[in-house]
Order: sequence, then structure tokens, then C-alpha cells
Amino acid sequence: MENLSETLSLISLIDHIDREIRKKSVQVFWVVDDSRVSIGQELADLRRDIGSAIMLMESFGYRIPVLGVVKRGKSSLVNYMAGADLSPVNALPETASLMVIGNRATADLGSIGINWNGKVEKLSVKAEKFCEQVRRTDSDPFIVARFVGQCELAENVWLIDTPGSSEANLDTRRKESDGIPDALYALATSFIVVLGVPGVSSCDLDLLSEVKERSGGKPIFVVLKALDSSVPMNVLEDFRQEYLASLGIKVFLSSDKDLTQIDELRSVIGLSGYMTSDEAITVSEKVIYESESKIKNLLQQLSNVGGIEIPKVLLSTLSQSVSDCAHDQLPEVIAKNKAETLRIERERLYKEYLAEFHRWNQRKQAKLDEIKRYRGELARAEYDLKKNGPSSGCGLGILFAISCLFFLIPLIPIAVGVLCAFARNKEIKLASVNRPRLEASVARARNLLKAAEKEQEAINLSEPTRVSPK
Ligand SMILES: Nc1nc2c(ncn2[C@@H]2O[C@H](COP(=O)(O)OP(=O)(O)OP(=O)(O)O)[C@@H](O)[C@H]2O)c(=O)[nH]1
Ligand SMILES: [Mg+2]
Repeated sequence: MENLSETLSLISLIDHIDREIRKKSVQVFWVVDDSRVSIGQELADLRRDIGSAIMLMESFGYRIPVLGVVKRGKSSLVNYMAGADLSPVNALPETASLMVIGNRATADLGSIGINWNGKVEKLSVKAEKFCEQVRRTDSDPFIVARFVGQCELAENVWLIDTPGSSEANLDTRRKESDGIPDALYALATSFIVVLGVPGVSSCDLDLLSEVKERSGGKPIFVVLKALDSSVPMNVLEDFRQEYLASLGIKVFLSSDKDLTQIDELRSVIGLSGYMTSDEAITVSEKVIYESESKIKNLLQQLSNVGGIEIPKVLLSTLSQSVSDCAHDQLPEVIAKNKAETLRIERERLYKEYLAEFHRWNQRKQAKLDEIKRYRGELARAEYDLKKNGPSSGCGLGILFAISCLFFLIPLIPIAVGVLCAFARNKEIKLASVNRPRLEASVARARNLLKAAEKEQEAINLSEPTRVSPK
């Protein structure tokens, strides 16, 4: 498995498939090893397998799950051994998440929880607050929560509190419902099984032999607890002799008045089954790899169910091999997804086109207005240049004077002619002074207009390519 986020995405994928299946009106089964299993339960187990593998990947040392039938005092035992109230205790079924608990001196890891949908949440390093954060509520519990903070566990000892196995399910011998994720058998270094008196029944003994069978020879410690202050040690001792002596398992007795054997257990759990950091990583990777294979198998089977869509955004977060599997083995899921992807992409391109066209049109209009302004300016400048010279009044005056001379009326025309000639001379001088400035204005207006026209041509050429909305 390439990285943590891809592994967490596997949980998101499981969560998505789970919700998609729940939406269906038909019941969906999953064929595993030739038998039909309840898909909901398998998906829950897969979540827990992956969640615990992720959470324990960095917790090397002694990893000890505390197992037992529901309400046998597992969380109370964990809290006593950790010396802090970390795992919520209740008279009703309480523990819903796997609870990994370690001492701060053990590792530079924080308290976190992995949600049912694969998101990671930061949790408190303070015991009291952590306990509140992991308490059972109406919403989905954490798959697994980890406390790393001040507690009395020895270095590199990780206690893992587990949800209690249900007596009803143990009665009907349903393998998947012993409450213990498969992965824990691989990830653990030893096991504590809690039996509580009164309440201990054949289910407890069944669970114990199941753990023995699946533990692969790893050490098992049994804690026989008095769940009532009226139960004395000798009753526990009798029970041990009668039911547990033949199993060859070390049994620790605990009553409210005598917890010395639990203190002894605390000192012996760190004596066997150490897992190095390399081993911890390898075993977690193996669990994740196997879970991945199961998911690929599930994806394959879901192709027959049909109508299950995987959002593109989720697909893109998965590891290459899982998304490749979806491509190869679930053509209809991918096809649906492709069609949807194309539609979304087309919509995005059309929106982009509209926005770009709007921007282009605005630029075009602005340039046209500019050109209009420059044309006006040029026309005015050219007019001013044209008009730069003696006024026609002087010319007419001179013409009048010449005509008067022609008709031999000398005095008036001479006077008028001289005056007009003076005025015209003055106007010519003024015009020659103004000319360069006016010529410059015309040239400037012409240049601006030329440049604006050139820009307009470029704008016209840059019209965005039309995209159809369909
Ligand atoms: N007197 C006494 N009561 C105990 C002892 N251990 C647990 N209890 C009581 O038994 C009840 C169940 O305890 P938990 O520690 O929550 O049991 P659990 O096995 O963790 O329960 P789930 O997580 O729900 O399966 C609580 O009411 C506890 O107070 C004990 O050593 N002595
Ligand atoms: Mg509990």
C-alpha cells in the first residue's frame, strides 16, 4: 500500500459502497469462499481490519487486545491497568470502537480517531477529555481511537480495548460476530480474555477456545473478574479449578478487595511477544493488502448488482491498483462514471466559454468606443489644421478693395485693402506659429486611431471558440 491517504480512501470506498447498497431495496450478498455472507457485516469487519492496521502500524512493542463477551468488565480492566479512566464504562453496552491505549513515553504519536468514513480526527491527550470524546453516541462510532498520553502503562505496551462479543451471536456460532476484527489476530502480540463472575457462561468459554484456536500460539492471559463486590476470591478460585485449569492458560483473578494478580499481570504482559517496528509495518501492510484484495473481489461481484456508482472524486483518491481494478472489472460502473464525468466536464467547459465570451465582448465594445472617440478627435484636429490660416473676411476685404480700384473709387478701397492686408499678415503669422502644434495633434490622433484599430482586429481574431451546452 503506497500511502496513508490511499489506505484511508479504502475505508471511504467501503463506506460509499455500504451506503449505496443500503439504498437498494433488494438484499445484496457477498460470496466469500463459496459461501454467501451478509455484506453489511463484512463491510464493517473490513473497516475495522483496515482501521486497526493503520492505527497499529507505528505502535511497535507489545500489542495486547482485551477480549471478552459484552459487559464482562473489559474497559474497567483496561482503565485499571492504564491507571486512568480512558475507556468509557457503563452498565449498558458501551465500547463501540477499538481503543488503542499507550503511554506518552512510548511513542511520539498523538491521540486520534479514524471515523467510519475514513476521516481522521484529532483527539485529546488528556484522559478525561479523551474518554468523553470516544463515549458511545447516536452517531457512527470511531472505527478505532488511539490515546497516547499520561498513563501508567509500561513502555511500548499497547492495550487495545474491544467492543464486547455478543452472546446471542456466539450462541448461533456466527464466525463474523465474535466482535473481534480478523486483523487483530495478526496484529496482536498476545491476548487478554476477560471473564466476569457472575455472568460467566458457556459463551465465554466458547470465545476463549475460539481465541485459542485463532491466536496462532501467541500468549493468552485470562482475567477472571468478580463483577460484584459480594463475590469473594474463593468463588473465583473454584471456577478456575473447575473450568479453566485444563486449558493450560495462565489465569489472573480479580475481586474488588484483591487486585494483586492484576498488578502481576501488568508486569508480565511486557515479557513476551515483542514486535519490532519493521514487523509492525510488515504485518499492517499484509492486513491492508489482504483487505484490498477482498475489496477488489467485492467490486467484481458488485458489477452484477448494477446501479452502483462511484464518484470520480473518490476514485481519484484510491491507489492505482484499486482504481485499475474498477476499470478492468467494473466496466458498467466506470461507464456510468465516464458518462457522468463527460457531462460534468462539458458543463464546466460551457460555463468557462460563457464567462470568456462575456469578457471578450466587453473588451471588444470598449475598443469600439475608443475608436469612435479617436475618430472624433482626429476629425477635430484635421478641421483645426485646415482652418489654421488667414480668415476669409480679410481675403474678401482685399478683393473688395481691388474691385473698388477697378471701378476707380480709390480712397475707401485703399484704406480697407491696407487694413485687411495688415490683418491677413497677422493671421498668417499666427497660423504658422500654430501649425506645428496642430499637425502634431493630427498625427497623434491618427496614431491612436491606428493602434486602436489594430487592437480591435486582434480582439476580433481572439473570439473564444464556441462550446455547445449539449
Ligand atoms: N464491582 C465491580 N464492578 C465492575 C467491575 N468491572 C466492571 N464492573 C461493572 O460492570 C459494568 C460493565 O463494565 P465495563 O468495564 O463497561 O464492561 P465492558 O466489558 O467493557 O462492557 P462493553 O464494552 O459494553 O462490552 C459496569 O457497570 C462496571 O461498573 C469490577 O471489577 N467490580
Ligand atoms: Mg467496554
